[in-house]
Amino acid sequence: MSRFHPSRRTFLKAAGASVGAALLSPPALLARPTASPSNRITPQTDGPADYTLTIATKPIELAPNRIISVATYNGQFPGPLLRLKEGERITVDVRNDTDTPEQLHWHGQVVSTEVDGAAEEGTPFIPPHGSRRISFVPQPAGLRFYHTHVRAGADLAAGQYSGLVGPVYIEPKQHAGNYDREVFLTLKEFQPTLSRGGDMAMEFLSPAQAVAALRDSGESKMKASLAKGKPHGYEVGYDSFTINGRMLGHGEPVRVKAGERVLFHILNGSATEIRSLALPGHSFNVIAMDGNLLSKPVRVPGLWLGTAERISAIVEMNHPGVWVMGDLADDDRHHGMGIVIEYAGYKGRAQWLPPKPFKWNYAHFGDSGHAENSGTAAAAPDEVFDMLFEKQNAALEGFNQWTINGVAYPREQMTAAPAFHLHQGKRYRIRMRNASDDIHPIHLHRHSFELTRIAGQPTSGVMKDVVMVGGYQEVEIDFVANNPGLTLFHCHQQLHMDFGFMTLFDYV
Ligand SMILES: [Cu+2]
Repeated sequence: MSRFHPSRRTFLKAAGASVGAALLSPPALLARPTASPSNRITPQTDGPADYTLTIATKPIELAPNRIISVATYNGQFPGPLLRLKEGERITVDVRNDTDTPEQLHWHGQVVSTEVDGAAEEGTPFIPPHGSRRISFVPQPAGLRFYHTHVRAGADLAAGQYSGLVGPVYIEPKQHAGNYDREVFLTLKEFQPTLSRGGDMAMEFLSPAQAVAALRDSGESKMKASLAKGKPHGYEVGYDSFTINGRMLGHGEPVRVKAGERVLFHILNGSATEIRSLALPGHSFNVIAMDGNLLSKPVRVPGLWLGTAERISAIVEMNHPGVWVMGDLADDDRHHGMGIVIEYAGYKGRAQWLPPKPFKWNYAHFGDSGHAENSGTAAAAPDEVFDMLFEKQNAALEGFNQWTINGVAYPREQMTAAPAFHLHQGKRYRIRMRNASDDIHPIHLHRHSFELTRIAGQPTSGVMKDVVMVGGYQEVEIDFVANNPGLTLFHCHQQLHMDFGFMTLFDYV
């Protein structure tokens, strides 16, 4: 989890009054249509775009005494909520007012490589001080998001360490669930620093069982590296933790009424961290994971979200008071990871109480998690791809190098030779074996996948685009090759993807 180092905490106090004044006007919730720029690269239609997203470095106020300068979309964090309609084509102008090329990735959407926003797939860069117009049909419905997709390497101001994250909600043709209103929460840390080692929380995943062969392999490699005098590879920790860009206690509370049913759309916008969330005295009725509806809602006492995962959950407001909805990790919550939930008629200091301990098992959300469906298996695949994930400790100037089947994605080039080949219309299973002690939030671009086995437990019916693979564990996912073009597969942990943990599929 977070590796917090008080001694390295530095507050970037941006220059005084003018900055503060600029922050007084609240950012617009919705991006407004604006005139198209004159220097666009790929004009597809004339006239104004439906949305304009401008990438620029701006001050953002995490708390009254903590103003930082980061790359943002439209000068705000998170970027504007884009409410799109399933199946209705939109055009978006993306302007880049920074000095470095950018990529804007439409995470979780089934789009073309021209639009997807990954240079590895051949999406053109948005040039520095230039812009690019794209056009696509939003799909599938549900909670998606957009974020930068450039590699940061050792530069902790670049990539997703910045403020370049924003939510997307694609309105379904029919609304699901019985709720009174929606609240969007984007979880994100700021002010990253490099550290050595640190243990990641693992005990929340269920089943907990590790594969002995993976553990033996990973541990013996690590021992050999340390014996040669190498330190542990770098990790990243943070000084500031926020929900919707505000540290706990410094944003507007979520104001609710007793009896209300609030649908929370929660996005883990972190570059590297796994997050948890609980609300004292309340439970979450999860209706969708990564935007995709479950066959039935599933009630849980709290949530866990790997990097880039999303959860849509209804909370029945039936426990009046003023509460902290926050991360289970005390240290992270104390440094901002939470938001106040305030019932009408209640005042005072927000209270936190930890929930009863609980485990996070993806299979609980699947069809076989329901008694009447027990034993429901996913469809059989046409082909199985085996992938072994390995870490080479501190192999790259102190950074860990990551490999898939022994191959690290080349750092010096964008498009590498595709390692896996797809035939359109076929169903594929990826059997992922993690020979490291880290949890990896694994992401497949431009396709959704079905969870089929979690650490030995079969499951079906949960469609996602990111899944956490536990340390020394195995996870299997299936997907249908239904969107031709180069398709990037990677760990969504920025420090892992930047140092080798990526591979490409192509259609043949
Ligand atoms: Cu990873």
